Amino acid sequence: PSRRDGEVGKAQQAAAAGEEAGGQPTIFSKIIDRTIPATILYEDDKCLVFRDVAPQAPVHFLVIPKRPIPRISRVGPQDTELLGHLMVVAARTAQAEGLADGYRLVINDGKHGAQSVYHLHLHVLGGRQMGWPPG
Ligand code: D5M
Repeated sequence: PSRRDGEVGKAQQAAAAGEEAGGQPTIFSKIIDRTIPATILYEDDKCLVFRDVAPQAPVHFLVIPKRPIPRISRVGPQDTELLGHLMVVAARTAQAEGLADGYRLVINDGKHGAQSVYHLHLHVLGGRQMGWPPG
């Protein structure tokens, strides 16, 4: 690619990363850096797991990458391993939380997905019977 292509690519990436949050860190960045408190269930170098502040089920926690990817529709091939890791951590934490009868994983994307925090997160909901289709 030419130099100009590279610059366009970078500009597009920057626009994607900041488009919903105005380039500002979200509340989840503040949970990662411990500026605001959360009930943390698991942490490693790539991800953080904490209880949702507004639980929609008896057990409701979030799995987030430490790298602030804004939304699932913005991921690329370079994120494959990280996304797999988030799902494995979600499953392991669900087991640790006692969700032996099953649970639901949810990723909300953008306006139609009712995403409210533009830092990628997996919801894990369990401890009650879920319905289908979701609302
Ligand atoms: O979901 C965003 C989720 O993030 C929503 O279920 C509430 C949760 N949330 C928001 N602020 C906090 C804090 N401070 N701690 C824990 N959980 C929080 P979405 O998929 O974007 O609609």
